[in-house]
Amino acid sequence: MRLFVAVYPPPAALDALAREVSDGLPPLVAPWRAVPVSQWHLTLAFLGEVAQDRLSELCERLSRAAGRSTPLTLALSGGGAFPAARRGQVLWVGVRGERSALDALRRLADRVGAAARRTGIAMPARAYRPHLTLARCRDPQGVDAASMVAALSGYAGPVWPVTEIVLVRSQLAPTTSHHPAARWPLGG
Ligand code: 2AM
Repeated sequence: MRLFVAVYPPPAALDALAREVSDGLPPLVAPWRAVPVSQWHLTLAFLGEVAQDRLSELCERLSRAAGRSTPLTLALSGGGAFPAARRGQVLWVGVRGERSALDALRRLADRVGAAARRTGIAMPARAYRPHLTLARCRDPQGVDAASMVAALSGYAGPVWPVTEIVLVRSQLAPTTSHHPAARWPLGG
């Protein structure tokens, strides 16, 4: 099964961002394909295909990784496009927080990645850039997303506590769907 580990913003943060997207952003029309609000999340680690027989060890290790991490406070804020604003393929909203919270988020992502690697999961190497994907571009060349990024730059959403991590199963067909498989609270 295809798995990733994520943090989900609470409804107030999602609602505020949804309002910003509908009122403050140019419309996300083709070639953009908007990610539905129900799928908005911050990926901590993308695990890819994981064999069923790895699951219980993975869950044990993720549980320990969460237990060793302390809750942290974040806000969704600003935005950008990967790989670059002028040829955007992924339009995203960023996170803002105290330096200590951003460090704690990175440590949490590192721990989650280490838990997966120790389980024997070969994870794609990718520098960690915390972000919430709003839309993906159907055109592999990307499109000029500078006006979107500029519109997002002033966005500052409400502050919220990250209290748990979620293991999510992702199905690509017939359309992308995400299914929470397990969740673990962050230690205190
Ligand atoms: P994203 O974090 O940029 O949105 C499920 O596919 C989640 O895992 C998505 O949020 C996705 O991108 C993230 N992800 C990270 N690396 C990925 C990869 N190599 N392939 C697919 N999704 C990946």
